[in-house]
Amino acid sequence: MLHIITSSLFLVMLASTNAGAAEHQHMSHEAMQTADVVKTMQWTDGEVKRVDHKKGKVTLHHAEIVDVMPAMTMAYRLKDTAALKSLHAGDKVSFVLEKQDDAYLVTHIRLVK
Ligand SMILES: [Cu+2]
Repeated sequence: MLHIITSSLFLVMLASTNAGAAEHQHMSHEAMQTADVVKTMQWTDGEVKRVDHKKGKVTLHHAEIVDVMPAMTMAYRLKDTAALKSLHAGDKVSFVLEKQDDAYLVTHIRLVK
């Protein structure tokens, strides 16, 4: 289920990336709500440092996320905690963050070979 959503949105992201990634990364919050289905997904490369099954969190060392945060190591909650089972320290991943209330949630994560 999650994989289907991921791949269809990923195609949308690829299309919008071609149209000009810089502009889309600066989409306003209002615009993002209006274009909910065509939500811009900003994939970030990272490395798994720690998997916390009890808290449902993964600690990621990641590259800069433009306009969101600099490169850092930080623990994030996963939207789909079942994905924790396929993550291990040392894994190279690509992930998408979404701000929810005052915290960031990993909505999509995939292993990078
Ligand atoms: Cu951070």
